[in-house]
Amino acid sequence: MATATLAPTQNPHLISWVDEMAQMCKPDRIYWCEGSEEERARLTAEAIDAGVLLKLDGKKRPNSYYHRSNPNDVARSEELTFVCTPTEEESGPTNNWVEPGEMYRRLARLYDGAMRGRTMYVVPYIMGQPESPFAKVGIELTDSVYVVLNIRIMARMGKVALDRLGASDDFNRGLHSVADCDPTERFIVHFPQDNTIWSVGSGYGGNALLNKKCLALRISTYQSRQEGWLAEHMMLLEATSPSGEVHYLAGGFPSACGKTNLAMLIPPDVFTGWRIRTLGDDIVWMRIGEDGRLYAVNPEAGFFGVVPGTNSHTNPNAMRMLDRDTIFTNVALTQDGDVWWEGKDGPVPERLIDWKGRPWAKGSAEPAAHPNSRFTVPLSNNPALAPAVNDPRGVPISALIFGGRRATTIPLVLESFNWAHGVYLAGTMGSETTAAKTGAVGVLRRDPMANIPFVGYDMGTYFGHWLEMGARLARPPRIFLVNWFRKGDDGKFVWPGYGENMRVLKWIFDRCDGRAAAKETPVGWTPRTSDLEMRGLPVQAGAVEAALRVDAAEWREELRSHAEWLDHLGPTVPRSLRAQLELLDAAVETAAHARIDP
Ligand code: SAT
Ligand code: MN
Repeated sequence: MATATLAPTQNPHLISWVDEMAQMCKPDRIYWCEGSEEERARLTAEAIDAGVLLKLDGKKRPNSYYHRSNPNDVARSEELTFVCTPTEEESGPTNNWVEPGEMYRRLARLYDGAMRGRTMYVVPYIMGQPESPFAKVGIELTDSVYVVLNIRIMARMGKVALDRLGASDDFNRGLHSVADCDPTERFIVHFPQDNTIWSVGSGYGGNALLNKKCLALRISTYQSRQEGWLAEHMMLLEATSPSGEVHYLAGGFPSACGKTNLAMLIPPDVFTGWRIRTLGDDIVWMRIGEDGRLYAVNPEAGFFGVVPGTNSHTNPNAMRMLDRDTIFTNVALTQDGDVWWEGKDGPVPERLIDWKGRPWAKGSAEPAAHPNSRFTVPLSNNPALAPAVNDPRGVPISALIFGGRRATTIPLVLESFNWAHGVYLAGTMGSETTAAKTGAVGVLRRDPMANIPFVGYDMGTYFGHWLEMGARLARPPRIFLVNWFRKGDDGKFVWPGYGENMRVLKWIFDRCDGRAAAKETPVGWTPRTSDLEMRGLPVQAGAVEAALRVDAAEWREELRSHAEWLDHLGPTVPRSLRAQLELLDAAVETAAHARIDP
């Protein structure tokens, strides 16, 4: 029998489930987390003793720690991620599926005794504000103290969650064991009907912090369809104009495509009086308000962001928030007890310890920090956090934007003709893959709403849900596609990105207010260069024209690929989206035959 701290709850459903899981995993100890600062300090000290964390220099980076993951475990493993609904059709063609009973049996064999000699931490947490109607309670059982310390930053953790739960049975049951960290015995499995997640064999990010992608997206997408709301892979920002008008904008981008940088954007000088403040950088939950608008919250309490490339040009706010209270994972260590990564400000150090713990010398062919190395830091560290982040009702959304990495075809910004057309553009969005998931980098894949790894049910049905949400909205947000990553013939990015993206956001807000002009193309509305703020832009107007171009030949190819994609998704794709394809196809053909620049 495991020794256990006294359960700080009498919830019979919770106590009996913890008991059942402990009988299977056989930990030596069970520890109930209460979430205090004293507990954080104590568990951190234990993690340091165990070699799981290393304390960084207290003067250079107060209260900050360093962790190296197993080199075989550095990114989400989508090929090992399953959505086990009772039928395969419910899970759909974009998820891995095994019959739930069979999967529970398979995993039970891996969990059997997996926590022997270890502590099972019981981690109660809330996604969302404790008083918010959006909030959800989850309990993660884990044998990783690193996971506990990360969840304490990423969610409201401990007693607060047990208080909210009370005697209810309505909580997500998450079971996590790093076990032997063996990639051949690694599974991240969702049972949406049971509100249950079982993850084994990984200690990394979205595979192991079950509150994040597993609950707040995969399980929540499933629940949100039944309950009439949306769970999305989006950043969330507030923009205030010089005259004090406020817009909220949510943006879906695949992992490692700049959501964090966009959410923390600092406008260029010409935008005097404008202010961007952050609400979130990864997950957004949205519900329809009584006024018929779409209201959004960030259910997380921290940022788990990509480190490489972060510097005082790309993201000054992030640089400031990483000054303290941060857990760094898989970056490089300097000789004086600080961290380093590719793209950091200043000269490259002569010598480092790389993310695998090996000596590294300047000029080495291999990166010192892993391309998917991460920071974990509380929201409150962000110097430009929007106060509305604490509003339990959420914020009303003016515009939704979607964007991937596309070297060709997709213009810098494209406004949809209407909601259904916007759902089509988002649903057929493509992006070149990044290091945030295991597998090849730079391969174009379709990533609807940037949510393909995270929709816990059939994709065509998800599109139908989006269409129904639009029909229920009295004042739907406008939907835009953006592409910061278009390249010229020389292979270089044509648009400077980062802070300059403010120029695109400003046009978007002006469109929402009926103030900006646009040009109609066969595939949507784009600005002309004269519709954008061009003063002070560090590139020529010709480059902006290239970034904005809608090319009929490129779009012919694109639409052909969309048709294959919709066929792949199968018969649940709503008829109205297929009709959108027909319309676009006809419009692009006309433009191509007219042989004029559309
Ligand atoms: O590993 S996470 O899923 O948390 C980060 C990401 O890939 O977006
Ligand atoms: Mn993400």
